[in-house]
Amino acid sequence: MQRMTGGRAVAMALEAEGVDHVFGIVGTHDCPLFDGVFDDPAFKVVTVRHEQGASMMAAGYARASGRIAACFVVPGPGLTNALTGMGMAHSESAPMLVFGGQNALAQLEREGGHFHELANSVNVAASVCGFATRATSVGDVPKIVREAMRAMRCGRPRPAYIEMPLDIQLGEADIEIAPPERYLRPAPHPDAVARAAQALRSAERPFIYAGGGVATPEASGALVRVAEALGAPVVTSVFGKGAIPERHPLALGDGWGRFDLYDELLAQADMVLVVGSRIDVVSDVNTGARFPQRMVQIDIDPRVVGQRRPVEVGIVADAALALDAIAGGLAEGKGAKGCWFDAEGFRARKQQELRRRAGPVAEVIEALRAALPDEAIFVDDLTLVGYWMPLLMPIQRPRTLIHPGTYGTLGYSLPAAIGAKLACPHQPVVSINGDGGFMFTVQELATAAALGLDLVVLVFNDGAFGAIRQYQDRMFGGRRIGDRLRNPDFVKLGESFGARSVRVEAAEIGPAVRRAHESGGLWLIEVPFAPTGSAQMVPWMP
Ligand SMILES: Cc1ncc(C[n+]2csc(CCOP(=O)(O)OP(=O)(O)O)c2C)c(N)n1
Ligand SMILES: [Mg+2]
Repeated sequence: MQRMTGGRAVAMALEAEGVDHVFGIVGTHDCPLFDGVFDDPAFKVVTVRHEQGASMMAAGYARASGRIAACFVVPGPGLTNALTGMGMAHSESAPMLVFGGQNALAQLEREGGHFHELANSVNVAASVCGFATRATSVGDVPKIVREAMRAMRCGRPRPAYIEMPLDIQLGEADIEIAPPERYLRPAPHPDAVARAAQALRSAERPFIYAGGGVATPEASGALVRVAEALGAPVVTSVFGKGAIPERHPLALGDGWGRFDLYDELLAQADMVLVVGSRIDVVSDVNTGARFPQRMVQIDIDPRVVGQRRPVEVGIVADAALALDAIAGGLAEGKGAKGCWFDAEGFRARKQQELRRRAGPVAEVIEALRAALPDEAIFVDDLTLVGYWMPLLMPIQRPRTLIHPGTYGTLGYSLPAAIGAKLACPHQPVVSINGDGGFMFTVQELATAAALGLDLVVLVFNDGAFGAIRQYQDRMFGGRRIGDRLRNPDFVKLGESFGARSVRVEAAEIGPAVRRAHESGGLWLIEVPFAPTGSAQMVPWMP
């Protein structure tokens, strides 16, 4: 037992859980939280320039590493600013632990004109969280932190929110911090595993659809073993990129449902194993409607299993544990099967077709791939090159492509890339932005400069909200409105933040990125880029 404030109890509880990064902005209503980590070598405290930067950094940090970071924000505007990044993380199943300050308990839930007042703030946060609560006693703080960690570690990983009224942050209690707990992921029931293995074995032409729940180092090995045992080709969702190395002979990449490229596979397949995916609309506009009738589905979230259609076998469990158990079941008495589908021929045809359509975008992405090693992490924004990245960029390792989730905000890339770099300092990180999206969170260049990060920030400049311009041209007969952007000089802007800044033609992007990576430091590379024809098509827009 130790006498301490609620603010210090948060720090101690986080430390016990191995959380070592805090993103946030100080204010009168969260200073006791910051004071709790003051001078504590267990924490790296990152002061951002807008709270959406904090939550997006925590999201990028989690997506790149699987680890959980904390955010400290003031109530009211601090929370509502942070919600956008929390919404992204919610849609991407990425965890983070957000602590919101709050007025004193006695002042809550009436319109008293208190500073940063926001009614129903816990419910506001809950809409983008898997766990949200308010601490109402200092002594309860460690217990609540543990509950939040358990929700994120044992269930579907999503943001958690703990609201800390000022009297709880400042109040004192005798507190005991329990030793760390080993959070166990839910394992599959052996009966379900046996039935799934039997169903999969009975299929003649099965394929696997792998989502973000499998794009982890823990699950990807088991996925490959199941695929090899079945001779099943593997299609991934956008978020499942990296679940199987794309140079593996069974990998068919993503792009499901956006092109008729996959028709050949669909026409022949008699079974699909869907794992770690809700079959989202970014990955498949038809959300699985064209999947074969027979389906085995594995997901950590019971609401996801059977959501799109009835399943033959449903397993609610951690993807890695379930796949591992199924791989064991399939291995009994059977050798690896050859693939029933001409995966190699498919890949060659797909590559040719995408290259034909994407033209200059394909060249840019090929140059980026060639410039950096497999472990490089690419972080997309909603911009032309970003949209095409999942389709055209071969990804060989889990957690090396961070593409915006279905929440789909502009301005995600730069802060998420900063978070990814902090989580994985030894991997090169590239942030991919359009001129429009970049300006949503440009101020976080100051954060990256202050941290002295090695980071390559690309800005593709077409002087427009290009994707929407193109949409208006197609859907509204060229009645363009709100599409044109009067931009700053990005090179001067980058320089003013302390980034080494250059403007290069698209054809020079490979050498420019390699040079930036090799010399280190913060780089802004502006690329004037406005392709026409089919290349400017957002692959999945109507
Ligand atoms: C917060 C938010 N506001 C608006 C949009 C709508 N939107 C989607 S793409 C886009 C254009 C992005 O422009 P830019 O970043 O320059 O990329 P480009 O399409 O020109 O390549 C807009 C405005 C959005 N996705 N998110
Ligand atoms: Mg643009």
